[in-house]
Amino acid sequence: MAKKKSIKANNKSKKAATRPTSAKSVHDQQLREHLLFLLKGGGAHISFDDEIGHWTVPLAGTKVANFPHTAWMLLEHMRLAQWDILEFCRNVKYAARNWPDDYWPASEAPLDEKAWAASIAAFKKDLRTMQQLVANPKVDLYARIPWGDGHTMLREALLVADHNAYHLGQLVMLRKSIGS
Ligand code: NI
Repeated sequence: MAKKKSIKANNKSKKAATRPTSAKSVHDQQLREHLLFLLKGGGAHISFDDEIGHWTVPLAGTKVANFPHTAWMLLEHMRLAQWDILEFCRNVKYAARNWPDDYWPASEAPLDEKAWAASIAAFKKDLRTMQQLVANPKVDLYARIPWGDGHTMLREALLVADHNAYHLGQLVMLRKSIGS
């Protein structure tokens, strides 16, 4: 163990010696900008705001053949998963949740207009918080999250963007299958 640690430390000091601090901070800034671009929608597909704007509350509870989820289920799943990842990043007292119960809603349709709007607002608020974490130069993207298992902020930010994009694509397909 001690040997491993000293090798790591040597590598670190070598890197620091060959790369000027300014170039390092430019690269750090570039990485943060790329991550923010990805979290905001990335330019490769429709944005969350544009897609969710196509949905109405009655449609949000609609199912199509051979697809298990409604738009409400997908939205709530995106919100719950994103919130869980955010909590993992920022909460020292993070406690793992139960899959799948804590990651999917109990109902197939939103209770009312208020519930639908609240879910969208919460999702957007948490996404903004994730963006603020990524944008903060004091947050080391490569540092291991102490209560994780090799997780870093970089990995979690990529996970949020990946998971959101995956289910956003499902929302698009579901909407087209409904014919809306
Ligand atoms: Ni998922």
